Amino acid sequence: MAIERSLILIKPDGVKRQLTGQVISRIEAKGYVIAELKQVSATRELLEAHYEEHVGKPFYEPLVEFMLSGPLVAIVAEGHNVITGFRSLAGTTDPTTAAPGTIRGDLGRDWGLKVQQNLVHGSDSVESSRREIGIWFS
Ligand code: RTP
Ligand code: MG
Repeated sequence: MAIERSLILIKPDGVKRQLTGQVISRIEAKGYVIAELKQVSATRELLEAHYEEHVGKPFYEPLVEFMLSGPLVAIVAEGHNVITGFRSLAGTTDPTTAAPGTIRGDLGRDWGLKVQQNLVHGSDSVESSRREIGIWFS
């Protein structure tokens, strides 16, 4: 079975709350390899490419604004089944109900804002990981 790569983002809420180290520790503790890592300030163009599947949804504009609100950390993690494995580690999208033990479940909550601030992003398929790694690490 081929080694996968996943594009992981520590979103601006995670960086602001100084949770970068904890998120990286969880990725490493699970056994995945950090192949690339950088702190970046996203541009609108970059986010429009990254979130093209969500254009037109009610949370799209607040999501882009949120992702522009501060620096984020972009990571490429490697390992067998890392795409599914990291999404399992991250927990479900809504941090209020994400399972304890997951990144979103342990460290996230509802802040009463327009968009779910849920600390991390992880690619959801081999195809999207290729596309997203090309966007963030071209
Ligand atoms: P991600 O793409 O960030 O890994 O998260 P995901 O697959 O679990 O969620 P997705 O449906 O792809 O949505 C992308 C991001 O948009 C924000 N969102 N807010 N109703 C809302 O307030 C809402 N729905 C989605 C979240 O930040 C979500 O991670
Ligand atoms: Mg998604």
